[in-house]
Amino acid sequence: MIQFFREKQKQQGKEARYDTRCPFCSVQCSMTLTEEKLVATSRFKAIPNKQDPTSEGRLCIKGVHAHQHTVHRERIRQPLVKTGGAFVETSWEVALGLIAERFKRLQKSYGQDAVGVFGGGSLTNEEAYLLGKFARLALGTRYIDYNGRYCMSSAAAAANLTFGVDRGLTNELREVEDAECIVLAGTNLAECQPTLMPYLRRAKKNGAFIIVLDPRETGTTKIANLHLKPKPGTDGAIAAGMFKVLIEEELIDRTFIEARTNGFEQVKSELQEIALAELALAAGVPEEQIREAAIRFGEAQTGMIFTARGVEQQATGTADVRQFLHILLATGKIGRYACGYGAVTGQGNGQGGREHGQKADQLPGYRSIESPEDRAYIASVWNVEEKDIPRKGVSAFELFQKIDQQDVRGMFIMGSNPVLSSPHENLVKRALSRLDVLVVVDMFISETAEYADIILPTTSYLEDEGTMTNFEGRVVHRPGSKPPFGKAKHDWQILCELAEALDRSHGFQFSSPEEIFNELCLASKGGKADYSGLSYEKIKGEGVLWPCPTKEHEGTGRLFEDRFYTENGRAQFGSVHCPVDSENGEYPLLLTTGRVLTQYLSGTQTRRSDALLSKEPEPFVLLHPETASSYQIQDEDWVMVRSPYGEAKLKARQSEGIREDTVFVPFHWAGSVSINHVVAPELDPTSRMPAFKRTKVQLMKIIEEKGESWYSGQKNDRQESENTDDILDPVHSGGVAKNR
Ligand SMILES: Nc1nc2c(c(=O)[nH]1)N[C@H]1C(S)=C(S)[C@@H](COP(=O)(O)OP(=O)(O)OC[C@H]3O[C@@H](n4cnc5c(=O)[nH]c(N)nc54)[C@H](O)[C@@H]3O)O[C@H]1N2
Ligand SMILES: Nc1nc2c(c(=O)[nH]1)N[C@H]1C(S)=C(S)[C@@H](COP(=O)(O)OP(=O)(O)OC[C@H]3O[C@@H](n4cnc5c(=O)[nH]c(N)nc54)[C@H](O)[C@@H]3O)O[C@H]1N2
Ligand code: SF4
Ligand SMILES: [Mo]
Repeated sequence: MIQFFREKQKQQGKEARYDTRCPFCSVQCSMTLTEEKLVATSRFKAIPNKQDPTSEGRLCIKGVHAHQHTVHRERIRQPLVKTGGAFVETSWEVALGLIAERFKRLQKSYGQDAVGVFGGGSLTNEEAYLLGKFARLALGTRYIDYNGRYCMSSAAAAANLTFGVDRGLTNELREVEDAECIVLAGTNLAECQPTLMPYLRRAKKNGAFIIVLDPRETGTTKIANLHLKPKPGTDGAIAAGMFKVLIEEELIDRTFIEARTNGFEQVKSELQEIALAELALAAGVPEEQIREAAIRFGEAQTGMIFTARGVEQQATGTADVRQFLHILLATGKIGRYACGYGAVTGQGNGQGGREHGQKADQLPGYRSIESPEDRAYIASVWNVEEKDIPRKGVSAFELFQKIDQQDVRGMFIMGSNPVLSSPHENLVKRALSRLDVLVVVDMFISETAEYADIILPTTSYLEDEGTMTNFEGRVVHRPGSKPPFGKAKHDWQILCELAEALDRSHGFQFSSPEEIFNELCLASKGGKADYSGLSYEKIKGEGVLWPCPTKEHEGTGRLFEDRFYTENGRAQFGSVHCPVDSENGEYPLLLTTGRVLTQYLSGTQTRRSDALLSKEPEPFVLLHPETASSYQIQDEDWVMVRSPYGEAKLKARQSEGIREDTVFVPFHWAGSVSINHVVAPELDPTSRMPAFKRTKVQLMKIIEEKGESWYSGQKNDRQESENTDDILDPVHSGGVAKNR
């Protein structure tokens, strides 16, 4: 004990410095974190990096406190094996041996595809690449997908169909401030990428007209010149309406359309069939607002459109995003200065994570797993036979359906918490409990890891070196200089060691992330996301925007200046899409879900930060005062939100700023407040992305037992039918609760 104290005293006052990047969103703000060691604890300070070309030396509140979860007492120090229902610490050797044995046994009995893999957009490029390779070669399974399917896949699909490639931002971020008109559709940058807001503020100062589409008021709508409040799931109708007005007002660029695009006449004739009034009605916004938005955008010399999850996480997200891309093509506002598209990337490595082979149908460098040439090239890099690479699998949510049907019996999850982040939470939990073997690699016993048979402890962003591709498509380096926590290992090391335990070490003998990066660059050569001109040396510092196909190449700031990435080099118009709304009396309200500033995704990390959790300790259901009063709901009342799939209990919060037919709930919390119990498992037909942003629901006020007189008349019935302390008060279709 005395020895321990002396050691601590010796360390006291010593300062360590870690150059790093925030582990959360796609801006990937860089910073130096200092750690001053005190007697029983450490004092941390985050200093933003002024040289960062994207964050320009800013950090948001999440970045400032990001280290808190990395030193949290609940961090896992050692591999855990579930024994008699409880997790027991074990050695790496035992844990990896056990996983290998159980996966092999499953595959022997049920075939190679009996084991699936699920990845995430927080993994570095090196780890995302290696995870794809691990699934295909070490496990030989077709079943791999990742949480990016929940995130941006509709934007990616729309961009691929239209431009032939998907890079989040098609031009450089700094051009934003010179755009004369900016459309922000379904993005809440102020809370989700806060350090980018100054770009928009500067644009506004320069005279830009900013149009925001969101069913509620947010930090972002505050900077809007025009705020349209669509009914959830109807942005496509607004964009189609804008396109119609642009044609009618002759605000289109005929020269660009003729020289650079295909399919314009077809969309134009489809648009002639639909009245603007019909589109406005479908979206629940005034026709005049659509007209004004169109004219502002059309008359501006330069302009950009951003979409994020509000538009994309819909049952028709791909078609909806395409309506916005039509506007850019028709006005020729793409491929030139201060003009372009931004699919606002979400996760820290949401961009890189979707380029290098975690997707069910994909090989590194945006190659296709079904293309003979692509397969042959990757087989040559991996030094295997082309036939040894499995074919395509299924999308993220469909993977859980496969597990539920017991087509998949073993799972390896690295970097995701799908119990909380998937739609239809009850199905996902049931599926996971049916697995023969579940392995989760995480820093914590997440809600998903609770279902695991074996949990492997991974290192945090402070410890793990690698590269990330940020919001702009800029490949940046993240040092990882803090020693690993406990016996945790890096994800890439875990994959290499597990491949060895599976007797498949060929192709997994890496001793540093840089070696993996060099192989990734080679694998991406000639692909659409071409990293082959990159090296660690080249990207340290400011980073480089892909594609970067040769050592001499400086990277690509603006895409599509001369040609698009389609086969004939032209951009492709799609079809017009106008959502039709069916009435549903039993579920009269539309639920949409999203984020708050101080929590991140499933909250595994940010709920373990006191500084962050104290700002917003629990979720809420945001509703309009008119809606609240029709249900006799007041602020802080408990409310049940219910769909045919499940229910969540939430505290009410009123806001004049939200549509009367819509309620909003953030999804970062676990248990009975988790809103994904309620979210329907509807998938976009093209991208297979879930419709997190629109579920038909009913509300019920929950009445706590508090005195007889208040509830006279119905109390007896209630006691017979309900045997709990909380009583539900169902009120239908905007009706007023009786006798209350
Ligand atoms: N603080 C914080 N920041 C984050 C994250 C986080 O969890 N917390 N997550 C990161 C990740 S992975 C992602 S993907 C991004 C997400 O970034 P965003 O997409 O900006 O975030 P969301 O809150 O999901 O949705 C954005 C807005 O869409 C609105 N919306 C809902 N339905 C509709 C609709 O039908 N149409 C329109 N036009 N708008 C709609 C919501 O009211 C919300 O304000 O954020 C990243 N940054
Ligand atoms: N209702 C609703 N649901 C949604 C959304 C929504 O808007 N509404 N948004 C969706 C979107 S856009 C996204 S991106 C998903 C994301 O949802 P998830 O995939 O669940 O994302 P995270 O909460 O970041 O989970 C990451 C897990 O991995 C761990 N982790 C973090 N870093 C690492 C690492 O480097 N290695 C390893 N091995 N583990 C790590 C964390 O501790 C955490 O447990 O949620 C989706 N779900
Ligand atoms: S959460 Fe995003 S904006 Fe905030 S510090 Fe981290 S990377 Fe930067
Ligand atoms: Mo995301």
